[in-house]
Amino acid sequence: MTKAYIAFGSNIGNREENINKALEILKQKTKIAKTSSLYETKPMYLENQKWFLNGAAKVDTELKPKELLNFLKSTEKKMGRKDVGRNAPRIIDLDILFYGDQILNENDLHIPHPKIQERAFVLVPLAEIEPNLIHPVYKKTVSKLLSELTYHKSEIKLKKSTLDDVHEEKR
Ligand code: PH2
Ligand code: MG
Ligand code: MG
Repeated sequence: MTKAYIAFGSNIGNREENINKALEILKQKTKIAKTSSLYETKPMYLENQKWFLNGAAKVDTELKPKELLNFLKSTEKKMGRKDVGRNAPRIIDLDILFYGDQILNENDLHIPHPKIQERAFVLVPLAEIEPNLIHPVYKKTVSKLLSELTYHKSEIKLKKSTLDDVHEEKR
């Protein structure tokens, strides 16, 4: 079993419903150990689109990195995501942030996700569930990376507190 961290986001349709549906599908092949709260976040890069709902989850999985990537991509597709280009609005986006402490750089798969350190919409939910997790490239904790990031607090608003009661496997 490997611990992996997944970021999710949605800014089309019923965003919360989309995220819950995606997490339900993820449970078919991973064990969801922890989920963050959901945050309303201002779109980065391509700003002229609706605000996102973002969050993060910690999962235990037997899938290898590439298998996990394919599973996330097929889940996005199953939910009706259309490929309309980088940073465009999406029903659901599922990104691998970390896979154990592995560092992988292949054409279509970069682990850790190369933009974690510049994205408050990733670091805020991640710091909520695993503040002491060490980034294997920067050798800094998630909370340290967040403290070093400059962003406007008004661009990340807590929308709904933890989804754990809905998705975390009962022990
Ligand atoms: N995802 C992007 C680009 N910009 N901005 C926010 N706030 N949330 C996202 O999930 C997001 C984004 C590319 O995946
Ligand atoms: Mg993304
Ligand atoms: Mg993606």
